[in-house]
Amino acid sequence: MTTSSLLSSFPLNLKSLESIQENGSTIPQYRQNKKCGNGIVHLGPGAFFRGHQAWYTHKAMEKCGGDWGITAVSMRSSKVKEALSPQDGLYTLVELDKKISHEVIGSISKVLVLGEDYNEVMHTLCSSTTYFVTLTITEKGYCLNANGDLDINHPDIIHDLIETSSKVSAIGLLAKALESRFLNSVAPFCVISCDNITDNGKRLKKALVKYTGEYNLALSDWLDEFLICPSTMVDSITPATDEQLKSMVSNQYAIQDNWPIKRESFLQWVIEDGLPEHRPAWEQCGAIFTDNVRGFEAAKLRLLNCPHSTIAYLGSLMEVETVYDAMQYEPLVRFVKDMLDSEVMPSIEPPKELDAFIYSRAILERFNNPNVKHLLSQIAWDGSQKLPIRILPIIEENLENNRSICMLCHCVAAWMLFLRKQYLADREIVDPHNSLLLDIVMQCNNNAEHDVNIFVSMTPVFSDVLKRSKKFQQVLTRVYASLSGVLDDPAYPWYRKL
Ligand code: CS2
Repeated sequence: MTTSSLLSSFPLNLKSLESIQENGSTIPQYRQNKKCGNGIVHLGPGAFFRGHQAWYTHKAMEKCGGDWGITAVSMRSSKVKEALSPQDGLYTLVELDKKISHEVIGSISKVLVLGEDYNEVMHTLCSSTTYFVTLTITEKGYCLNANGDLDINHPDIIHDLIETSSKVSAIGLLAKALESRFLNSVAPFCVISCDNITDNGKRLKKALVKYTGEYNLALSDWLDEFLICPSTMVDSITPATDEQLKSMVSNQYAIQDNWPIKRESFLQWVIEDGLPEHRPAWEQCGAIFTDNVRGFEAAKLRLLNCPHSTIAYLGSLMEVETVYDAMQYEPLVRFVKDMLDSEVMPSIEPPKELDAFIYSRAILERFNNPNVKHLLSQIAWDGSQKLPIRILPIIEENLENNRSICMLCHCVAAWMLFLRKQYLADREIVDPHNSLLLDIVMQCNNNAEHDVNIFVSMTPVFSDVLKRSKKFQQVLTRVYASLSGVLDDPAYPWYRKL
C-alpha cells in the first residue's frame, strides 16, 4: 500500500500510467504504448459491470492479449462518460477483503452515451469487428412482462417500433444493429446478458425474436437460427462508490480518479457453453463454462439475492443502514438462516458441483464483510422488478408443493411496508412503477387485509397464480399485520410473533 504524503499524485490517464505504476499501483500493461482494438460493446456501464465483466476482460487481455477493448455505452446518463473519457476509460478497482488491494483496469477504451452519440454507437454495433455485446441494464432494461416475455406495450418498445432514426431500449437498439448486419451479410454478434434474471440469455433472445417479428419476419427467423445469447450467472457484491472510496484512492494510492469502483474480492461468472471460438480468454481468468447455467443461476438468485432483499426490507424497516450492520443483529440473521433452510433450500436443485448448504453459509459470510459497506437502500430499490425473480417464484413453487411460505412472505410484506414508510417520510420511491406504487401506498389504511388486497390485485408484480391463491393472501395478511408495528417503532420485535 502506498501513501500519498510521500508521493506526488497523478490524474488517471494513459500518459500518467507509468508514474502511477512507479508509485506502486498495478497498471494494465496492454494499454501501454500500443493500441488494442475494440471487439466488445457493453450496454449499461454501471459499477457492477466495471467491477465484474470489465475485470474479466482486463485479465484476459493481460494474460492472452487480443483486440477485446470495450466500447461502453450508457443508455441514458452521461455521468460515466464525463468521468471516464478524460481518463481514457481507465479506472481504479479496489477489492475489499481482510486485505484491501487495488489495480487500474484498462479494458474500457471508449465511453459513449446513446442519446448523444447515437450514430457512433450504431456504427460500432454494425462493425464486423464487434463480436460481442454484453449487457448490464438491470431487470427493467429488458422491458419484459410478468411472464418474462417482451412487453410489446412498454412505452420504450412502442417508441422503438415506430421511430426509425433513434432507439431508446436495448432491445430496439440491438434489433436495429442486427438488422443492418443481416442486410450486409455480417454475422450477428453474440449477446451476453449479465443481469440477475432467470434464463437471461433465453429471455433476451426470445424478446429480440418477438420484437423483430413485429416488422420483419425474415430478420426474426435469421435471429432465431443464428443469434447466440448464452445464459449467464454473475456474482460479486459491488456497493456504490462513495466519497470515502474516492479519498482512499487519492490519499493512499496517489491516483486522482473521477470514479473508482469497489467490490468484494469474491467474483463468479458462469456462462452457458456454445460461445464463438473467437473470444477473450475469459475461462483462463476464472469464468466457468457449463451446460447447466440454470442450476447455478437458480442457486444464486435464491440463496444470495433472495436473502439480500429480505435483509434489505426488514433491515430498512429497522432503520439499519448496511448489510454488514444488519448481519450484526442476531434475531435477523437467525430468521434469514431459518428461512433459507426451511423455505428456500427445498426449492433448489443445485448443480452437482455445488453443495447448497455450504454455498448458502459462505454467502452469509460474504454479507458479514465489514469492509463492504453495502447500503440496504441500494438493494431495496426496484423491488417491483426484483421480487418476481428472486422471491415470488419460490413462493409459487412452495405453494404448489405444500411447503411453508410464511418466512418468504416476510420479505414481501416488508417490501410493502418499506414503500409505505418511504411515502410517510416523504422520501422518493425508486422503482420503474413508482407512480403506481405511490397510488397504492396512498390508499393503504393499516388494515392488513385491505392493504394486502390492494397491493396484490393492483401491481403487475404478482402472477395470476398468486393473485388467485387464497393461502398466499392469508399468510401475507397475517405476516403484514404482525410486522406493521415496525412502521411506528423500528425496534418493534416482529420476530417474536413468528
Ligand atoms: C443485490 C445484487 O442490488 C441487489 O439487488 O442483491 O446486486 C447483488 O449484490 C449481486 O447480485 C451480487 O452478485
